Amino acid sequence: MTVAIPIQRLSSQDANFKPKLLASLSLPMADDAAIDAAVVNILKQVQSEGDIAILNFTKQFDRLNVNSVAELEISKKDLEQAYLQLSPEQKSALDIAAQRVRTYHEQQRKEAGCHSWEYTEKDGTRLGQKVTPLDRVGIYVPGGKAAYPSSVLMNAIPAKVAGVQEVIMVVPTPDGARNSLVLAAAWIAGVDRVFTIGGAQAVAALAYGTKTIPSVDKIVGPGNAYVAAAKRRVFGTVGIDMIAGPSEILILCDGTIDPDWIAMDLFSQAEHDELAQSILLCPDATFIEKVQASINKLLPEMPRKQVIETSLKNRALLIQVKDMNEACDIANAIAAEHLEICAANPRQWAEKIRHAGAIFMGNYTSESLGDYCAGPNHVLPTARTARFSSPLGVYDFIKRSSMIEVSEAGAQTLGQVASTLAHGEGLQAHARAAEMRLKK
Ligand code: HSO
Ligand code: ZN
Repeated sequence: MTVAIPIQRLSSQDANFKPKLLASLSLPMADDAAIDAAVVNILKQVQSEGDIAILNFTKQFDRLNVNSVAELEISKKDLEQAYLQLSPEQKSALDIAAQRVRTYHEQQRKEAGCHSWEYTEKDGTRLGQKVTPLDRVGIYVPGGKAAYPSSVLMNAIPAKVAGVQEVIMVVPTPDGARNSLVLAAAWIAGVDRVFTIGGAQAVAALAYGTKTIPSVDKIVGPGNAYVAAAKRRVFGTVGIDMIAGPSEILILCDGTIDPDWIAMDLFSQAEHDELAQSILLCPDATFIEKVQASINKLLPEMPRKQVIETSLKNRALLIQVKDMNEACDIANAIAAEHLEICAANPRQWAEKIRHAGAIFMGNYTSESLGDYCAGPNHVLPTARTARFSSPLGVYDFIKRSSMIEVSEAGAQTLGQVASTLAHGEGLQAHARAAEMRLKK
């Protein structure tokens, strides 16, 4: 059975192509004033009542009725049990994925930006930067339909590789339903403590701390609109990673691949969310028709066809371009979360790409391999933010302190400079502090 799935078509030759494209990329503005108001109230209550508020909200939202927050903690033994009870295939797949993600992030830690450094000037003054891992990090893991064990690995492993001492995970378990794959992933990733709480109340607990739940220094991980609003609100009290939007895939294709593969790669992100966005850029009009035919043919057999179809109808684009060079320019303007280059010589085109969260090169590199087990992080900048931000990484779990040690000789030259500038700013104590160290 085939069905016709109407997908928006564009051509780079269309009048007003660029504004049309940009309009198709933007998401409808969510009116979240009501959500924000509810979140402010939840944050306030957790801040003032601590554990009691956590118990009340967990009863109200997750229908979990317990007497103490301690009862909402999952012991390490239970995490291990969840892991041991997996099927051998699942255990091995999770192990391999975790190991590959660890190896990739260990390599990342070795690279510049994750290390302390120092240099010495001629007069003996030493200047540098000291890198320190964060002490404690919170990971939010959604419950329900977007509970991804792979995301537990992607958030927790870089934190551990960075040297974070304590990783605290929160995951809502509505009606007490625990996701054993999520718990097993927490075990493999080395998560230190897990609390079965969720929503804005969990973000508040991590940000402010309660008697039972320790406060953290940074909160990472995806969540629903309430979690996103709470993360925005607690930013400043703690660090946050990013506010991630719906998943996106952009495929740049020269037509030298099985169109079924392209159709399935487009589905792979469309199946995440009705608002996910899948885009194909291709110079070959006949190939675009083949992809459309593959979509029509393959969709009916997909268990998540409802989500995929809505996402494709809402937001997918099949774009005909002049050539692969133009495709690269358009890809840069889109700055997609995931960019697949399915072409005979992918590196030739990858060189021209400046803006993308992750670049998947060659016909064998399905984006889904990156989602699970290639090694790089799958937490990536969405909604064109790849123009200015990067994948989640070890560098998100470290911070830098400037190091300054001025020698006696250095204090003579720097003292004069500082004194002059300080007087210019009308700050006499600053000037005198420098001048007192000048030799008479
Ligand atoms: N593609 C998603 C990550 C994910 N995929 C998790 C499968 N599971 C966001 O980049
Ligand atoms: Zn995915």
